[in-house]
Amino acid sequence: MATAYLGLGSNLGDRRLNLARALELISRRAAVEKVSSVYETEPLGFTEQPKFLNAVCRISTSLSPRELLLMAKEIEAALGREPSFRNAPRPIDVDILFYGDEVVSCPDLRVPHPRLAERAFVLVPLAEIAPDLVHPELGKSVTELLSELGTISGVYKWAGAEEILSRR
Ligand code: PH2
Ligand code: MG
Ligand code: MG
Repeated sequence: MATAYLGLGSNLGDRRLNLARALELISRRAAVEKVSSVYETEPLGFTEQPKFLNAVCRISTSLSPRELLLMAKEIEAALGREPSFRNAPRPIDVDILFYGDEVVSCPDLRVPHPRLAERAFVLVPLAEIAPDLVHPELGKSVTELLSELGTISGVYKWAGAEEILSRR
């Protein structure tokens, strides 16, 4: 069994419900052990789009990184995500953030997620559930990575984890 962390993001449709449905679908395939609070976040990258709801979760899984990637793509498709340009608005995005301390470097799959250290919308919720988790390539904890970002802006606590764990 491996411990992995997934990032969830939604900025189209009923964002809360999209996160809740994604978690429900994840829990059919892996044991969801911990879920962060839900944060409303300003879009990074392509900024002319609606605000996101973001959260992260910890799972215990027998799926390989590649099988997890397939699961993520299936869940995204099931929740109505259509192929579009990079960083386009989406009903749901499911990203593999960490998979144990494994490093995967393939054209279509990189673990840890290659941009997580720049992203407060990932590090803030991650610091809530895994502050001491060490990035296997950077050798720094989530707390350290977050403090290196400096002043955090555009990430606001929106609801507790129970908002996406219940009321589906
Ligand atoms: N995801 C992106 C690009 N930009 N910005 C926020 N706030 N939240 C996201 O989940 C997000 C983003 C690409 O996946
Ligand atoms: Mg993403
Ligand atoms: Mg993605």
